Amino acid sequence: MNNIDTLAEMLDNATLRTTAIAPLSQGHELTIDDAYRIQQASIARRAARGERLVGIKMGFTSKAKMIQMGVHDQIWGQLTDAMQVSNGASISLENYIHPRCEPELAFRLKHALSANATEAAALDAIEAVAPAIEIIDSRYEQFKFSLTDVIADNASSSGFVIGDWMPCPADLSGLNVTLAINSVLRQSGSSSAILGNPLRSLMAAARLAAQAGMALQAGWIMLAGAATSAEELKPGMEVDAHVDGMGSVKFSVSLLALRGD
Ligand code: OOG
Ligand code: MG
Repeated sequence: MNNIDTLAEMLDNATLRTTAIAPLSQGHELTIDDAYRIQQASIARRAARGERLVGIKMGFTSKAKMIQMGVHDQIWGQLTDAMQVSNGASISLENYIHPRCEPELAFRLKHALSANATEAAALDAIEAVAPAIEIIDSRYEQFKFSLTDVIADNASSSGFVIGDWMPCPADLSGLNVTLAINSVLRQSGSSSAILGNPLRSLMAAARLAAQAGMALQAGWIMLAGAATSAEELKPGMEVDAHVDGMGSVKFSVSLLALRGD
């Protein structure tokens, strides 16, 4: 096994054992390329367990997220079918380390998108949009990491919930995005916080994926990145995200989560 595979295995084991590990950057000097190779190797491990790639996500596309996590470069990660949580479902914290949730916009692609797609081509590639919630769960202690750490950790991808798909509005900017927990508003932002327009996040995703030798595929889901900071999940929470004109998406956290309950 080479170093890349060993580090991917450490992250994968942290996921499977729901036990955080020290950031890889504490003991290893990783380039951004190394970090994406570790991410790729960790996805290969998931694929070997039967998980299927269903899309990709962008990270740090809004200032709120960059400030909250102290990382200022856009990154991308990969989504598998096993990460999807049905709209309205309940999750158990036993399956996570220290999960957080954040409101997002999701795109579904009707055809592939190449690296240098124009804004018009990106819009044309969108089959449908939906409000979404991402459940992020860093495999690192204290949810603290460097840029290369978080890339290797598949951009903290852990779960995602997608609301009802609808046709894409002509203008995706200026839409209010909110996150409520137990009916109390906790985060509020605008779709314009995502690179000025979430469409730009889709274009960036196509560019970054191409650098890794991948192209965004027809049928794939794409998460544009959170417009606001993330919120920690606790037992008994009912989480609801809303995007203007797109409606709501929700999930809840089971009360029966912690040791022996
Ligand atoms: C990394 C993932 C960032 C987003 O929407 O900006 C992200 C993290 O915050 O742990 O998903
Ligand atoms: Mg996110």
